[in-house]
Amino acid sequence: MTAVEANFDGLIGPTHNYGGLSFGNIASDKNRGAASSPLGAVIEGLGKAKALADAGLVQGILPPHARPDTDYLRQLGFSGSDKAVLDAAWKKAPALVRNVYSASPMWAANAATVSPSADTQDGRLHFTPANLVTTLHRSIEGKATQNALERVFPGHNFAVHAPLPAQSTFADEGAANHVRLCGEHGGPGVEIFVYGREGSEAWDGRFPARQTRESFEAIARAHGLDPVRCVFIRQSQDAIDAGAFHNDVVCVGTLNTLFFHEKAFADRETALADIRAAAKGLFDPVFIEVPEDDVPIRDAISSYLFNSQLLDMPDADRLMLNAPIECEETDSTREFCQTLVNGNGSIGHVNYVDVRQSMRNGGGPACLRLRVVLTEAERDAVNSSCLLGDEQFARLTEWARRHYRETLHPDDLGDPALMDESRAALDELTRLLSLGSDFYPFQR
Ligand code: SUG
Repeated sequence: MTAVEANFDGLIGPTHNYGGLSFGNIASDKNRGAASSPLGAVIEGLGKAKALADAGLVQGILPPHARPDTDYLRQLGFSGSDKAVLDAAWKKAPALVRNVYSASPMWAANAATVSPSADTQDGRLHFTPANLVTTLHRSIEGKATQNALERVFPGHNFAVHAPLPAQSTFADEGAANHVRLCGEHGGPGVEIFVYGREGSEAWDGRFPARQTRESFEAIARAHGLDPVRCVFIRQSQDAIDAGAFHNDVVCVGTLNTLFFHEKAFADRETALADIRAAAKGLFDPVFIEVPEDDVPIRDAISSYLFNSQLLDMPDADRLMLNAPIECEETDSTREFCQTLVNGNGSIGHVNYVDVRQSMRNGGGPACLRLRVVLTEAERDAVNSSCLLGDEQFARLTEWARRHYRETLHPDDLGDPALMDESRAALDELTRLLSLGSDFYPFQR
């Protein structure tokens, strides 16, 4: 069946800031306290998405979440009006306010794990929103993501599950640790689940392992996947310790091609053999491994080479890597990209894209998107206001220019006007994206 791999990018919210909230994410830590540009960020994100739409790919948008999440502060004992809650929390617990103001839902690769209908027993396209329990600021995303997915992907073609139970054994970060390989998008594929630890294991790593094997086993069951076509691979602790807090910082794949760093997996030989076995009879996997000698893992992580989007562009004979501009500025990654282009392997084009505002929080081009393989019928069933064409791009750009601040410092989060500004922007957005006038909690 013909199907396409669409990208749904997280629309960057009006409170994008550098809170330094993600332990183990080196960029987030390094930029803690710096001034951000919410307007600059949303324009960068929309620009990346629009370029792919212009090139003929199906490009969608996922809405930002309501920030600040005052309901969360209420659960923590603050009371009164939203303004009173925020004011008291800012005085007594400013760290909590930074958490409930994070624009982290922009990193849509962590929104959910997605299984195309060609892989599932009931023939529906399945989503499990990630519970993101490892970090406080992201643990508040799951339910709102479920709500967003239900409005963007309505109807019987789609199965939107609830997030897994919010417990460390089921720590789940979604598609950032999931790769699907296949012969063609609409045919059956191999779903690769990369986890950092077992749920019950005593973890002694330098940084947290955010994904467990148990969480992915539960998702594979819920999605009705064929166990023969599922591969569970352990991420190497070296990679996590070096700052690869998600597998998509050291690995990306599409169609039959897996592009990964030598140090990505704990047991590389077994991992590749398992993928070959699972693909048997469907397609021949192509492995492009980047040796440490060519690109040291430090460079891979600081430049985010593997957080590129690996794209099957219309009318192109080879895949394109939509890489962060930082890869062009880093000698080892620029040279490696040049070698790819000069060679005759399956990656033949590299495009560099500027998403620096997001990169400073550890989110590259691939973090900003959720991939969804859509058949024609499924594409017709998507909420069409959430698909990005010329008109929606123009509307969203104009909307952002009217509502977003040019600059935001983490100290500005105490400014009560920011909540009003953010809500005014999001209230209008629900009309632009046809999400319903009760989409956000503050609208209900
Ligand atoms: O979860 N950064 C995100 C970046 C997510 C990147 N996603 C993928 N690799 N797919 C995270 O660590 C930083 C927020 C702050 O520090 O204010 C943050 O949440």
